[in-house]
Amino acid sequence: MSVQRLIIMSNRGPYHIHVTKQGIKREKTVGGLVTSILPMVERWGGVWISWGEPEGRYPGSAKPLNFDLHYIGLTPEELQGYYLGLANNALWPLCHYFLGRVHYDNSQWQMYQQVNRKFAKVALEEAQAGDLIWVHDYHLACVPQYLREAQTSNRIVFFWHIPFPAAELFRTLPWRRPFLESLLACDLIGFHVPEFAENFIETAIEVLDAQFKGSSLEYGGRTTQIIARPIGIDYVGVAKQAQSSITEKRVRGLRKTLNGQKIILGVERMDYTKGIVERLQAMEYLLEHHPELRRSITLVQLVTPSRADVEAYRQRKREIDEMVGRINGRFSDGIWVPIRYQYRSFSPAELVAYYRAADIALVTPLRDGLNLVAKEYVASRTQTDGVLILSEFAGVARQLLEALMVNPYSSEDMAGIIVQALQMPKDEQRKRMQAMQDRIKREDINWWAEEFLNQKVCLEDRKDL
Ligand code: GDG
Repeated sequence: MSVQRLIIMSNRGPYHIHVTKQGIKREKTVGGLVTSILPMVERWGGVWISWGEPEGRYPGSAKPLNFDLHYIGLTPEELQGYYLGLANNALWPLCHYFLGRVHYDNSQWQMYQQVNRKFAKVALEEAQAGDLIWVHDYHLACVPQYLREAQTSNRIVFFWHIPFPAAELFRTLPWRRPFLESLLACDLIGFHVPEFAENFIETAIEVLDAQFKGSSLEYGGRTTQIIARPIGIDYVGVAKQAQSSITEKRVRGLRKTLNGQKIILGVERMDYTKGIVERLQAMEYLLEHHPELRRSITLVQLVTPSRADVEAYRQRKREIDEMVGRINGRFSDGIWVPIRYQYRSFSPAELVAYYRAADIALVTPLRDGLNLVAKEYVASRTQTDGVLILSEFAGVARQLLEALMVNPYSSEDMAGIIVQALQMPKDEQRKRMQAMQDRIKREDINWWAEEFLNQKVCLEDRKDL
């Protein structure tokens, strides 16, 4: 049986590498992309190409890992233009509908292309005949074009992890043509939900005059299949962790600390798209309009540091720090504190304990490609109780229909839904939770990977399936 490998390409790799006297140490990085792709590449094997230090190749056999790591070094100018500039200050806000935060700068676009060329060059060095090159996310949109220019015969798949906005918005990107042309150099492009795929198709038709036939776009003599599949989690892994005795012990500790109050949980990277400020406003509204709930609920808000070198993110953090202080100052009574806020990194085991301890999870992004936290919360509910409150603007809302949906821009709406969640009978909680668990378990990360790898365009070169 011929073994065909995956060449995964993403901005960040799955590990930070530390070279110590005792050898190389790996530390897992945080974020949705890595969480979801890691179990997949561990299973299929191959090479993961990303930006990272120290630059170089790290064979998996030496670790041991089932795949190799290849880190690309970037100069400070490249990092500034490509990552902090074009990716974080233009594409991220654009795709999340924050047009007011978008900053277009031609020199950043030049750097973006330069870095994408570096990535393509490494992929060409790594790829063997029959390997599937799988490019991830908006940082690397120009890579497919450069691979085709080098006449690669490898299949190229792209997965877009964030929302793809309406054509009307995307058309504001000054470099929309080369950007879209490159994406259409792929054999297959995947999005989480149909709405994003439809937006992409419409944009390609409007900007490039591409033709849409069946489930594919035709442009420049190429055919690119477009599919929508929401990424899955390692359901069994999360559920197992949730059932462990160490988690049990942690959950008891958390409940004890909170004196039997109902725990409402928020978990996210520090990011303005995640709706943390809006959630705090809703909490303040709730405590003001429902004084009977004071002392009986606590919002546990965990925030993981992210992109702290971007000013917009530093500013958001200051705003959140200030709001938490103000709300706690206003409502605390010496024993009870309405918001328990932690700003740091958490281990996956710690997160699962919080998920298990929480009576309610508030997943209320203003806009989100999918949102894995929602799925992790559901997978951790070993007693099948608990209530998930979900923003209607998260991709995952299209999949987890039994959650309580909310408009995160409305404090009144959020407060009302929290009250509804607090009053929901256990029977109803279980019915909803069970339905969501069944779906997430079925549509886990292996399902998702196979949905891609079993597409005809991927199978043609694969000899091992
Ligand atoms: C992008 C898209 C899409 C969080 N803090 C810590 C930590 N996490 C983990 C969570 C979860 C992941 O990071 C976050 O995933 P999300 O999906 O919620 O969000 P993004 O990072 O914005 O991900 C998103 C995703 O890509 C996948 O396509 O769903 O829409 O924006 O798994 O558990 N993990 C650890 N420590 C932390 O402190 N270990």
